Amino acid sequence: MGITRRTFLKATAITGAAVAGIKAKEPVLKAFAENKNTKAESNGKWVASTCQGCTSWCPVQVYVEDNRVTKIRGNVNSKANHGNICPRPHLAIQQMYDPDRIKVPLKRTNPKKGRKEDPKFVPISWDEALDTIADKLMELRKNHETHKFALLRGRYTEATEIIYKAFPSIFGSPNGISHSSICAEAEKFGAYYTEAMWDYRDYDLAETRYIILWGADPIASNRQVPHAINMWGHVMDNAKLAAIDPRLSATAAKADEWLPVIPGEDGALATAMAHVILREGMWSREFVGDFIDGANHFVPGQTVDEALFVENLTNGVVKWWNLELKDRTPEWAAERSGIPAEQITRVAKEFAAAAPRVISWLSPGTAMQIRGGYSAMAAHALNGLVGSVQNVGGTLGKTKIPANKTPDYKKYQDEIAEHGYHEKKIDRVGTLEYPALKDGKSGGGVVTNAVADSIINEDPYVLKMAIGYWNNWVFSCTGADRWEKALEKLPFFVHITTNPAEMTQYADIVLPAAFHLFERWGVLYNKYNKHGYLTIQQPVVKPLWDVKIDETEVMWLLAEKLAEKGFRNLLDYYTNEFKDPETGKKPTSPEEFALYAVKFYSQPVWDPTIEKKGDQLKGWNELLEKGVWNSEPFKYKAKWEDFGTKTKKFEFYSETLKEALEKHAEKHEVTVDKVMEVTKYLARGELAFVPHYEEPFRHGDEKEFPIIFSEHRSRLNREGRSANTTWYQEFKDADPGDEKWDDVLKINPIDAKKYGVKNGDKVKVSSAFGSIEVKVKEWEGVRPGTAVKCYGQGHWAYGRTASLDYQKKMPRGGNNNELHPSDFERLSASTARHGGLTRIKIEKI
Ligand SMILES: Nc1nc2c(c(=O)[nH]1)N[C@H]1C(S)=C(S)[C@@H](COP(=O)(O)OP(=O)(O)OC[C@H]3O[C@@H](n4cnc5c(=O)[nH]c(N)nc54)[C@H](O)[C@@H]3O)O[C@H]1N2
Ligand SMILES: Nc1nc2c(c(=O)[nH]1)N[C@H]1C(S)=C(S)[C@@H](COP(=O)(O)OP(=O)(O)OC[C@H]3O[C@@H](n4cnc5c(=O)[nH]c(N)nc54)[C@H](O)[C@@H]3O)O[C@H]1N2
Ligand code: SF4
Ligand SMILES: [Mo]
Repeated sequence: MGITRRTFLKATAITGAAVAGIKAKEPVLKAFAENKNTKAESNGKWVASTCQGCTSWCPVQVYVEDNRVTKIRGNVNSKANHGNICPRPHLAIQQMYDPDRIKVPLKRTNPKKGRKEDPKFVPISWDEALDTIADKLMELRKNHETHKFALLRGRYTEATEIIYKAFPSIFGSPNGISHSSICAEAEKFGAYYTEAMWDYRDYDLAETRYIILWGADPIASNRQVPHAINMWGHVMDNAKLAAIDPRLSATAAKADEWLPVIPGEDGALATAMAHVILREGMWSREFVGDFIDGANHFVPGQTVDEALFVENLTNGVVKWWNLELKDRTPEWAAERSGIPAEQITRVAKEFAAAAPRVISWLSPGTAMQIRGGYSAMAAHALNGLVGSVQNVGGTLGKTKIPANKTPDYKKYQDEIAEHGYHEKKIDRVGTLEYPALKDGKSGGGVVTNAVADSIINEDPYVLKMAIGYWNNWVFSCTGADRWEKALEKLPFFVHITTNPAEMTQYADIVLPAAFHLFERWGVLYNKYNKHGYLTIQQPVVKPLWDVKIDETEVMWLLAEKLAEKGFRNLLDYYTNEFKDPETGKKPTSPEEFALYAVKFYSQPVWDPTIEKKGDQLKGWNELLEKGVWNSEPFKYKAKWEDFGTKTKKFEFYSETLKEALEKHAEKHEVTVDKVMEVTKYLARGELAFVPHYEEPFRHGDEKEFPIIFSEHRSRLNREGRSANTTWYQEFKDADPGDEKWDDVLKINPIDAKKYGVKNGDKVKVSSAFGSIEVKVKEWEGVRPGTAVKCYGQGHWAYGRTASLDYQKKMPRGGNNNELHPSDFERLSASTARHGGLTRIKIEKI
């Protein structure tokens, strides 16, 4: 177990006392009992903060009574969620008061690391913990091997660069490794190599008339859940919905059409839909242009003379037809995708007929696949064909958030730092096999999940030390066992975490983090419902435990320690560059640093002397009180003049991708075809520059592993972090087909019969890479031949509720990442989790 029994008992004794000290207000209880909607008398108040249970980053208000959080709601001042939230922030209250939280800094006393090993953690002071960490860092500096340090970042706030960029750079390491590529980079790839947006889109739900959901389940997950939940009634009244998803998701259950695609065959559907739209002459004349003679020359099977078409705001529609689309008939797609040709045709035609008020909504389901980069482009390119890009009722873009940028830190690098900083990155980003073409640059992204292999193989060098924060890669990365091996090997690991998670079990020092929503300062930027916004986090209650803010307070204290030991550049940077914008005062303590950093980043929105387009606030106090700054609404067609791509147009034939691939190939002195081969793509020649179909890549021999494994998120998952709450477990059946307090593999009853299993049977599920034990659920929300399972259960650490037995490290259910191999959509360096990359077999036990 992560914490020795004595420490644990000591810690729970403190919890008991703290909780007992807080008395519930009688009038509140009375009002609840009588179910009255009247305001109970209380001295409580609503305080603004921000939820980060997922990437929606919603402005919220928290009800606080006697230093106790009792309720949470959407921030009524926010134009993005207009006071709404999803179900998950309620779980956050249980997360904060989770008795299994890390309460004080801990030190490992068992040098042996492994899943079977008890780390024998003992409590230590913050001073001792940071002193130990600083000593290790100074040793690396002394030996001129600062690059052998890595900062591993999971979830974060906008103040992240303080710890994730400035710290490694000033210290002397290139290794700021974020979790971005295990998240959704391949989705951004689709939008970037068509309309130069390395970002998620916003959607004009109020005005839309048709939505195609590519593996998106917006009322349960994705990136604007409160807004989607609030608007969905209106959307269903005014628009038609087609859900393309191997499983009957919450949204698919309410849709007009469900297309249960065979996992990984999205590219077939998207290209066939584009084929239909062109064949039927239903493209947008305003956006795409037209044939000179006004006739439609897009005849199936025939190439078209480019000179016949005058293109308007797009690039390469005829090239796209000639290279790819002309043969992509619905009949061809039906054979691959398992979706009838009539349904493909109907959806494409109705979508185009409703244009431009339509949305082709791309999500990781279609993108985070081994060959998903081009499916992502194809699905997003449908918006280009019908002119719904940045248009009324369509897919929208960014609105400017006027925030301050992180002050320059390069000038604080000394010679040792500069030397280390220019060493190779440990994730091997930008090497031939990992192009990671973020923002058009070879090596522009990050290869999160390759770091485990780098550590194990000591390639490109031996990593000696890492600090991880707000991440849990032993659980959240595919091929999870590699992370176990890597962390067994890593000589010194520090984890800054709220819970004793899987990754924590390998730590030498554990630092208790302030819980993001209620206990810390933070600042976030995001957009939805046509508004960009800046929202803050503030400590709405005084923490019960000896916790500190990962990005700021911990870093300040570490910088002080490093200064004590003779290296003061980091402390100088923090002190000189993060002054209180109101008073000009330099920070002198961790608390001041945390507050000034948030004031610094957010200054442009609250400082009335700075011009901006959006809410006008009188000062910092007003931002504190309101919690959120809203931009003016997004302007339609804002980028139609210049999308920022190489041709300035919306690119079907992506000159932007062509350039990126050619530069990457040149760097490695190979051809683009070779890059395609190394990155597991089948396309050769010009096909590599247009959205096209790629046969899905699957691991595991079909004979031994006959079933395609597909997975999805939970409505209640706060990324990987809510499984230790009882409400998560009690309401787990909110996920279609799932069971409370359990974890099931959902298979079609036809398959159940075929494999001789029935509802409730315990089975061993195996891939070529690992196995887990879960129960069978017969469910018609999945086609025969495919099995689906929710991601989120299967924690063997994290706490007493998440695990079946935390002492014995027995998981509740199984972690999908023990079935999935580690493989990538390499052009974006994304870790593949969708597209049915893994085949499985089931055996009754
Ligand atoms: N199979 C499969 N794998 C997936 C996914 C999937 O859908 N399926 N989803 C992927 C995606 S999209 C993402 S973004 C990643 C996320 O993966 P990670 O970045 O690893 O994040 P989490 O799994 O949420 O783990 C965060 C950890 O931080 C700690 N923690 C929790 N709250 C706080 C806090 O407030 N502060 C600090 N400092 N620490 C805290 C806890 O130890 C927790 O386990 O997982 C990816 N992995
Ligand atoms: N409830 C909830 N919402 C969240 C989060 C959370 O943890 N919980 N996390 C947030 C984060 S970090 C992220 S990155 C986003 C992720 O955004 P989402 O859109 O939620 O992404 P995924 O969960 O990866 O998408 C999974 C969907 O794709 C389907 N799918 C699987 N394989 C295929 C396939 O081959 N083709 C098609 N068409 N569909 C397929 C699955 O059945 C599932 O419905 O969600 C955010 N929102
Ligand atoms: S869990 Fe996500 S969608 Fe729900 S309130 Fe929090 S940030 Fe918003
Ligand atoms: Mo994510």
